[in-house]
Amino acid sequence: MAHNSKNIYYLTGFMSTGGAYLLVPKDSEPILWISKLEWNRAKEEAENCDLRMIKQRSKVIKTLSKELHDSKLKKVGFDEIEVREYLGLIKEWRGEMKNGVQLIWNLRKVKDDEEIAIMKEAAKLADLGVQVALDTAVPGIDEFRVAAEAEYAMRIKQSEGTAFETIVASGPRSAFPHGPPTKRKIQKGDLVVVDIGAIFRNYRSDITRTIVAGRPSKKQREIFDTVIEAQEIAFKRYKDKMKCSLVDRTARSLITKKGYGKYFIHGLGHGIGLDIHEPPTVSPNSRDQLEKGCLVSNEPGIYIPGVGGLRVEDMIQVGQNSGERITLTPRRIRL
Ligand SMILES: [Mn+2]
Repeated sequence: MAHNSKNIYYLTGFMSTGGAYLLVPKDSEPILWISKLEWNRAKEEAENCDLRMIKQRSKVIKTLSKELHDSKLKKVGFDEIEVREYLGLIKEWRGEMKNGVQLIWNLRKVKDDEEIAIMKEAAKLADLGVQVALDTAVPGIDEFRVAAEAEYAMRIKQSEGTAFETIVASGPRSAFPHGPPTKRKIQKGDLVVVDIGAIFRNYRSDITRTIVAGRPSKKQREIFDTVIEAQEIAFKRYKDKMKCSLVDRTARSLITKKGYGKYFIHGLGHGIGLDIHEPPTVSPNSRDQLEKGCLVSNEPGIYIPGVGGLRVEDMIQVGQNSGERITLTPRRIRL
């Protein structure tokens, strides 16, 4: 049983705004429960399933329990469900509820050709957004303005929204890996980190670039070169059957060797798809493995509190023997 709207979309082609349930029995047609509000759209968009209307939200657990009971299901895997629903189902249905989330992640983790093509379009929108942001980010302009111009540019090119809250972090704020925009005005010599993504046909994109507003200092350039070098050597490992922890270690040991190890405070990358952060996870303790068709970020960063920070991020399509970068904005801009 799926309740997460992205999982339901993946399985049926219908993106609910929330509150839908999809039962996928082993040997009969899937059943999709949706609200009255979404009925007509689901009729047009949902594929290969039997549609049922949720007439009364307060009775939904009773309805689901009855279906599970009538179809004689004894054991069902769930992707996610609220505690209230869980307790209700236990009481009404009395079957065995299992954690089934891994089943669907195993499917979503590897993208097919159609998904890759869609994600390349999403990546193009992110490329546009980041380029507009960096053109806007000059001394005297505030961070809100930078985010607004970038988001507007993506939106009028048919982005369905931003993939996550746009990050624009300038000067000392660039040391926050996730610094939302503020009214701070960019000053000459500031590092400016822009991390942005778009949504195209429900799939998300993610790119980060860092520039200096003015002439980079020797130190800024040294940190930038370290991050780029780490990204480059890790990139060589974005291939089938590679252990994610090893990919992370490749970038991390280079950064550590240059003396910045303690300032690289997050994992190297994450899967991207219908969600902005999804499996596989590329981090020191990850037990995931890359597979051909995974779409994963490669984003080393160095953040020195009180001084500033710097990150460069690309989306990589994992291939058999090598990866392909699908975000195409040049990495060396004013640095
Ligand atoms: Mn990212």
